[in-house]
Amino acid sequence: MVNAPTPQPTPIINRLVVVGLGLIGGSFAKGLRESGLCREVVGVDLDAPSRKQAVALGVVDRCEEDLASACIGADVIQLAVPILAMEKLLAVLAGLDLGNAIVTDVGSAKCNVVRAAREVFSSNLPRFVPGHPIAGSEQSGVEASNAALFRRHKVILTPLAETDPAALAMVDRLWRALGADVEHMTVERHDEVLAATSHLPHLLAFGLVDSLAKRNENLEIFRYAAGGFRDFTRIAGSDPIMWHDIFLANREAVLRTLDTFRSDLDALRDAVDAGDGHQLLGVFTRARVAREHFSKILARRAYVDAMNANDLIFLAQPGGRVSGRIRVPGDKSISHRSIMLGSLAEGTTEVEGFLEGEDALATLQAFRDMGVVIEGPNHGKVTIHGVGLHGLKAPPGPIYVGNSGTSMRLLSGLLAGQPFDVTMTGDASLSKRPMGRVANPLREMGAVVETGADGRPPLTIRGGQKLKALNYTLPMASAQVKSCLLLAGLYAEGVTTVTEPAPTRDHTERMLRGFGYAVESNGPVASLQAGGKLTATRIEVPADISSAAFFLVAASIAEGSDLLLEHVGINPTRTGVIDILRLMGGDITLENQREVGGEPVADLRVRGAKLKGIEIPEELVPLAIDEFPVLFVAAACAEGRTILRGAEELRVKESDRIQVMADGLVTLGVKCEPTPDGIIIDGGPIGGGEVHGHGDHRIAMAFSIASLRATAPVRIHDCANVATSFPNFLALCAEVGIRVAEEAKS
Ligand code: SPQ
Repeated sequence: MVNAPTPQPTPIINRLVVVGLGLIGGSFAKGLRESGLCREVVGVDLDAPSRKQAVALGVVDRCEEDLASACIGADVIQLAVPILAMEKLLAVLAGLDLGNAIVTDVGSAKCNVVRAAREVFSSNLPRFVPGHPIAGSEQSGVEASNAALFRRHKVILTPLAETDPAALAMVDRLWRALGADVEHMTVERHDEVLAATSHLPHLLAFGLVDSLAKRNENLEIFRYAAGGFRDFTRIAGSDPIMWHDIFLANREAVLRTLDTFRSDLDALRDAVDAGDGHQLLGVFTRARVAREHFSKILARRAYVDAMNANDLIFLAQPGGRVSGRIRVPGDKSISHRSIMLGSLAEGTTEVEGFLEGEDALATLQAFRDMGVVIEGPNHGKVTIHGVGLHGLKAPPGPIYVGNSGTSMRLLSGLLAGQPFDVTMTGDASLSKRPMGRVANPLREMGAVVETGADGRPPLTIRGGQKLKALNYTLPMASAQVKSCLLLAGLYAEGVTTVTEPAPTRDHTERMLRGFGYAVESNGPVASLQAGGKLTATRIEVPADISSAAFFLVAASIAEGSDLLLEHVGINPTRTGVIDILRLMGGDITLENQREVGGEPVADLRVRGAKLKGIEIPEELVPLAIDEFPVLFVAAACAEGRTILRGAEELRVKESDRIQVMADGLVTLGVKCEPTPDGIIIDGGPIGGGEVHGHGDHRIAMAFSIASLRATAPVRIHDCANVATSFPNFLALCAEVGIRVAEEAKS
């Protein structure tokens, strides 16, 4: 058999000219020559040995000393000379007949290059596309040319108002052909960003090493320099000439960022001088988290690039039974509230059992952004140095709360009473969820709340408003809306009263009381009055019944199972899942019932049982609202028909949980029919297949559990958000006998 030759791409330009064949220019030329996108790659370099070597190493097809002859017939001219040489080069180029050639560059500061180009090019400016690849290596010269240098590195293009879109698209295309991750931004923004993230650190590294070196003639102190010094000053080994050029070229932006840094440094100096440990701890904890945050962002990007898709797939093997003794992570709702109320309290609140999932961490980060010093989380322990009801500070920018509806809705109430403006944004799923339900009653209280189209995020809350208390009857059973209004009520004149159509989780009311704040509860009515204060306390977060629910169903549907779930919160506003499973014939017992920090807790023992279909009582719906995805799996395994009504709220969670569960169950061969406010499921055999998590943690976990009764593997797409509420879900599954794992690792 003869192998078919690999198809060569069709060239998209005739002649590429690269001026300056150092590491960057040489790598650009070599990469594009190998890509087959240019019919000819011509180099220009003043150094004769470099010219010779460039041809010998296959970096270019030919190399010229003279710019004018090289540029004849060029389609694209890449300027890869040192930044301070750029001005002169542009002036020479402007004197040549460049025809329709596109001119682009790789200079690491852009304002000065653009200024020079404007002076010389005037009529040819539309064909100029300024650029900057953020890549490099310790090596230099044409011999270091590496066709893969830009792969998975950022390249920033800074088009001008007059830049021809076709020219921009061409330069963009060439960089992408080299595997670069191309972004576009304004010239000014580029210089600001680079001054802060690259130029300032280099200045500090050079400056620190020089300052220490000057202090001690024989450099004695460097003998004691440990890892920290070495890490911090590694970049002081960079090329002094190149950096001298960069600082002169990006003078204005560097001075601005340096001045800001100087005042931050002065504040740190003052804190050390005054022995202000609180201030120091605040800066250090915020910095540490910020660093972890950006490392994660960078790591994720590399991971996504490597996998070539943003899809975390769970592969669940069919069958099995469940046994053992486990403790699922801390309650998500209580974890959120512990950070919020701990931050608003006076004194230091210690939290144990905090859920280290992305949603609760988003709330934690929001309060750090608003100036609260929070230590941890460290194995579920968090220490919050409360600032009091009026001690929050304006965050430096928009607050990003990821996938978390609880963060956005509860925070909106609390922020309505602050003296500063805040914008909150979220991920794609959260950006589709309705926020009018909190924005409208807050407006009635006098808050100024701006939403995106159709009342969706982002939310901007204008500070400094005088809030007045509200007597509000909720149009839907929602603990988030109730909590939002009670939190706003802390800042409103008068008594804020909320009446709910059906009982919903009451963690906010309980925890406020735990912090010494009076909240009246009378059946469906909860009310509070502004003017009190919160006093720091200790909080022990019980295990989350919403996470335990996956294992309650798992052990119920897998014959021969026997599982103990330790220390689960059994607040009566959350136990609908236990009631529903028991009505279906589930075998669940509550052992060792006790109260911890105002919340009832028990160990739940669950054994395999023959489930039967039921009509789910509507009054249980709000008490099991987050558990329905996995309850649908229980229904699919039950004998007979299960009918759910009155659950339209499920359609506005992280996904439309009625529709996406119905779609997945049908794929697995289950007979079911979604209705506007619920679903009808006929129990029967479950097959294998490919289903989708739709970025919704509870959907991904529910289908993982379904595999216990499946006859073939279940492949679940889009599972990354399991980390929002249950980061160790897969590990606990493995511990009790559920065979589900990330596909790549399974
Ligand atoms: O925080 P988020 O994304 O809204 O989380 C969910 C979940 O499934 O984890 C809802 F999708 O839980 C909500 C819950 O549904 C958490 C919550 C709370 O902590 O107050 C209340 C419920 O929402 P709602 O809209 O019924 O008030």
